[in-house]
Amino acid sequence: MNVIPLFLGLDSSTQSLKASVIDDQFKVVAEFAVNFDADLPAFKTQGGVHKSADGLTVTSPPQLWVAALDLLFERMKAARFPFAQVVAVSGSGQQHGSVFFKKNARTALQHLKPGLTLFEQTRDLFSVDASPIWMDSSTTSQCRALETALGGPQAVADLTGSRAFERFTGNQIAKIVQTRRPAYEETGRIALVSSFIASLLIGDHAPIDVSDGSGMNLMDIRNKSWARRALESTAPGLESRLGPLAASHSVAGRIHAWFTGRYGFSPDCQVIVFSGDNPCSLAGLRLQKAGDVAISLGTSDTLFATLSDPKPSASEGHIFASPVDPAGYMAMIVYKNGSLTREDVRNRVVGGSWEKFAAALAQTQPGNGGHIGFFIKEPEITPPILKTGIHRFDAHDKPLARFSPEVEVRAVVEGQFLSMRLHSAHVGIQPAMILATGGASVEPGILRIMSDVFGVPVFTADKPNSAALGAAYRALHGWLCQKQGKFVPFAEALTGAPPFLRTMEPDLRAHAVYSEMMNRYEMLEKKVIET
Ligand code: XUL
Repeated sequence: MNVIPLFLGLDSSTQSLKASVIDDQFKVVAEFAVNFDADLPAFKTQGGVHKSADGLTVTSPPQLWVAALDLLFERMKAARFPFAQVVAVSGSGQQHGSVFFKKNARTALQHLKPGLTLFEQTRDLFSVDASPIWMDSSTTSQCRALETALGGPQAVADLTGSRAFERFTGNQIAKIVQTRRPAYEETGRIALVSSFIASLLIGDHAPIDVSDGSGMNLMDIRNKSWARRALESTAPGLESRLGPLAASHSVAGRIHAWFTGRYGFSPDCQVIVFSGDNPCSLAGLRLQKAGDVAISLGTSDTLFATLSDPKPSASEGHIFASPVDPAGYMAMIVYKNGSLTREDVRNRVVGGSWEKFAAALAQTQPGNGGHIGFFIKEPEITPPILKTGIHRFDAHDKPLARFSPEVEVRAVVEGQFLSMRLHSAHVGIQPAMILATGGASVEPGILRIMSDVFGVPVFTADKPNSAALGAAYRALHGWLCQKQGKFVPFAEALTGAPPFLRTMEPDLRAHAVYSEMMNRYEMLEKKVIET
């Protein structure tokens, strides 16, 4: 009898640990989840984290993530999940978070004891019991110090793919060195959340992959190796504590005997190196060629793209090494003003109705008669605009106090996509297609403007667990590369995966109108930033 091979994708995110399992026909055959607050109340987290009184320091106990792994596998076992069929596991971790292992941790991981849970036997392995995570913003002084040492924000972006950011791991490590020197001295290895979970699975230190490693302000984005100057400016003796970097499709090791004994995994089950959640989402959305773009329209809008010639910017987004192509890159640009800002306009001018919002879009023309608006309801990330407010301009660039309801509705949507077109071009993204995801991607009127502004077809995908699914795809990809003894292009490994729905074709006349508007949009944006 032929047994169907299964691929397990784990996603250790901020609030939960999830598993998605696919078969070799790319079908999701099982999903499991553990919610940190609800299922592991003893850790007393809120939204999976602990916050300082001033809100700046945000951490999670690393043992929470261990307990979650124990519980997830117990739940899978209770559901009679066929562990023996899993030929490869990979995973996704919330980006930037770090785990500090004591010097003796490696031996303990190698000798996991069958009679004890992972939780019971990892108690004494951590030199820092509160792992800094991506929501932490307490390291501004460390960021400025790194920028000063390396020659300014743009120099840090040119070297590492992003300017210094508070949540990026290197700056978090610098803070630990400065505030908890003995703990740092006790540390033998620093893992990311992604490589931490992989380490538990293989019973050894698993490497950090180059894609998640790009979120540390420590990696040379071109060579995909540790950037010595950044390491030296961050902490003494850092390179040996970080260990080697690995290609995202490489094998971290075989699953440890502890998992074969307790759950019935095959001893041949491969663990493919884990990566960050945004890289795994990119894999889950199957962006692989330069020009493949995904726009997620959620609480914040996020644009992901695959690109071959990145232009790192100090003010626009991040460049990471691609998680699916050793020669490629991905860009990620985040906008704080997403769904909440669209909904604010909907509530203020069309009585809270999406039907009326769509009708207003239908009543107005592409280009909005020259009207351009900037809706900064929340301090904006791209470009950085801290002061909130709405700025409206007529066709002659004259500021206006208000627009008509229909013009206001079109202005908020057009403004968001014009901004994405402008800033994505700055970092080297040249879209050939866009995959729209997230709540607002069900609105045809919004997708119409997305397609016309960029002049490319829009596809739609409903992928709520794209990071876990992407991890499962990456497990399959890495397993295939290992089996064939060479790098197999991700697209080839995923041949046969269900196609996305081609939803919208660009109207080239409308696209020409938007292209014509770009210079004015850029000039007005500068004006808004200056005020
Ligand atoms: C990315 C970021 C978050 C985390 C958690 O830079 O900080 O998206 O990866 O999801």
